[in-house]
Amino acid sequence: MMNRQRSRELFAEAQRYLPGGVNSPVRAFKAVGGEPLFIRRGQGSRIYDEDGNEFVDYVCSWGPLILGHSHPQVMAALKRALEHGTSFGAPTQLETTLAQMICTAMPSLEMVRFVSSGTEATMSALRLARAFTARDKVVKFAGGYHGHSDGLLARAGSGMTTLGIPDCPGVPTSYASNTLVAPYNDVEAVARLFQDFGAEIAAVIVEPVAANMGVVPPRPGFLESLRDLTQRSGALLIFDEVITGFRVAYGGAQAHYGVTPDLTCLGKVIGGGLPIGAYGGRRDIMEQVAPLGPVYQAGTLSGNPLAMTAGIETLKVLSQPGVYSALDAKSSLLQEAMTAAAAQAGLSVSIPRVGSMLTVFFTRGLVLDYESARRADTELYSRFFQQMLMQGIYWPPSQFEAAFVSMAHSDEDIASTGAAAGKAFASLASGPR
Ligand code: HOZ
Repeated sequence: MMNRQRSRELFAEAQRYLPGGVNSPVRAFKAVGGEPLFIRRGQGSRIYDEDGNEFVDYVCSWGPLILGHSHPQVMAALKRALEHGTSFGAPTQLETTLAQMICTAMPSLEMVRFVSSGTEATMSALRLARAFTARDKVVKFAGGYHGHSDGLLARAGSGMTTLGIPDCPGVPTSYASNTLVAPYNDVEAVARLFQDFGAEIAAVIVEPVAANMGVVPPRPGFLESLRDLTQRSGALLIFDEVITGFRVAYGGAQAHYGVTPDLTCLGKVIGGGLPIGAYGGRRDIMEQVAPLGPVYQAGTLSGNPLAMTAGIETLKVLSQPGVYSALDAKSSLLQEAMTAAAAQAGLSVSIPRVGSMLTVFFTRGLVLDYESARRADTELYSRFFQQMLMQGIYWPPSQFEAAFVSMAHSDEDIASTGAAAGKAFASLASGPR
């Protein structure tokens, strides 16, 4: 039996000072039961909690750690950068270097603005889209999550779905009324919105691979149709690539699917584990951002030198040949092992995967959108999560988040995770259904 005493004590203490004992809701394990583990350190594919337990980590800080924990090249560069100070609130060469790397990897970005989180990136991109088009309405998708800014919490995935919060109190009705929501993967629904509101729609914002209702890939033609509909009505297409950017391919989902958005939001991987966000796109649009243009947006820690450094080193490693095919091969092995193990246990499971992100849904049907994702058996998922944790596998503590495979996951990690999933599935199959 795993000793979790120290984590328990720390959680009790944390709850006195932090709402729910955490600084982001999904960390509290509310959806899967039990109490969160307090993590002391991470190395490679592993994290270690305050009781000294070791776990193979598939959360990877919710996506940024595509190279694994404490990657030597990233850590060495950070140590060097630290010697020079932590923040200047003035330009550094590092910002241009990372911007150049991003714009080269994703040619749809001719200019980029760094911020400190994905939430800031999406809310700033929307402000820019509204200013550029002189229109107010925005189309998003049910189960899509674009951070927690007011207008984007309508039918949002991620923590909102995990905690079963349908609408967030505190969001003015007037904000939400400018957000139009369509089912993911439903081109006809989007076309109808354009028929009814076309002249008022500033932008469509979409996760090109939905990853906050679990991983739900776009159906063939979906992204292309969004491109077409927006182009015809003078609206902008915004890809929220906070999760998929530099994750599903070096050039992101836009390279993977060959669809070019007007604006792109980034975060996570581009900061190599430090707080970061970015938005960028066509030069004529980005030139509207202050100080060049009138669209105001600012941040004390934007372009922070430590975040830039971790991002630059991470992208340097990722740009080497073979990285994404290796990630894909490992992730595919994991998907296959888990699918086979579920079948052997007689469980109906669907495991959608794009590159190194995947989700285990306990469901008979295909998962194509928010409704089908929510039909999955979350009770079984919770038990699966607990079974995996007991075997030393740290799987996402929510049905509606992606699991991430990193470069640090070894073949042995993948094999032992497949075997652990086999035991978990067998135990679920023999328990109450
Ligand atoms: N919603 C984030 C991305 N899916 C997970 C991180 C968090 O909410 O703390």
